[in-house]
Amino acid sequence: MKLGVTLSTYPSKFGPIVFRDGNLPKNLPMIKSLGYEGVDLFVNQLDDDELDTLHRLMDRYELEVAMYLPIFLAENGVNLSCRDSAMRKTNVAAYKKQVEKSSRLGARKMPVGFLRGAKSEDEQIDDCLGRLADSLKEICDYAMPKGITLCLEPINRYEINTLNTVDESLDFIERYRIEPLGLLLDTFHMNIEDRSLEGAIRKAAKRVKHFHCPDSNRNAAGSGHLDYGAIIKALKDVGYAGYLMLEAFPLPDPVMCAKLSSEFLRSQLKKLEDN
Ligand SMILES: [Mn+2]
Repeated sequence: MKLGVTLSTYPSKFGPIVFRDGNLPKNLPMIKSLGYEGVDLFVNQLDDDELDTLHRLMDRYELEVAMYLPIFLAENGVNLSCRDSAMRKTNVAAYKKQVEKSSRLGARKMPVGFLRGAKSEDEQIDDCLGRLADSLKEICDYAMPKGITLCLEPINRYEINTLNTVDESLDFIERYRIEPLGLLLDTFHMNIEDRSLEGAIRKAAKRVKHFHCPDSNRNAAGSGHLDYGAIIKALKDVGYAGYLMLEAFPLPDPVMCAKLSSEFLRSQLKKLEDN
């Protein structure tokens, strides 16, 4: 497993981005020096020149973009389960455009987070999920040949009203047969929703394509009460070899948060190797 940390290309208000002031020339060498191998990159709308510049910067510091996260889509109301079918078509097209950009940057994973949209009070959950499944099938068909895997993230009930648990998310993928869809598991959400973090990881098994690993308080790894030994063991047992990605609040400051987490996670990985 590799270590990664969240980074944004612009000053972002989204809380759990560790390096979020948008200052890449300062942040990238720091991230590298703290022992990270990759980043989850939160972006706003980028043109081709900006993408090329970004690509060169990442290459210069030998950092990989593990996941490309166009959070501005959801912030601008893009919703993949939208009830208005013309609007949903527009939204699917907007996501596909970002798949193109992700591929240009060499990032092979993209998230399905808030832009899956919420269920309205006057409809059944299956109506909402059926529309979402249609959108995701179309986007997966487009993304797969480009080598990009979409990863559905179970998000806790206080933030969205669909697909909160790992069980619900696995059931969704199976019921609608969205074979190429992976899961992005996040310890913060799982700690609220799932009966057991290790149990959920073992059940999701090969579906786990990406992993966010803040501690229980969504701060630096090692600053809360999660049992990282058991979590990392479960990931290893299911054959996960991707990133432990630190999506955490940058407390007490971005560098300390990244430094403490990196040291802590390395020691946990080493313990597992030694056993
Ligand atoms: Mn997350």
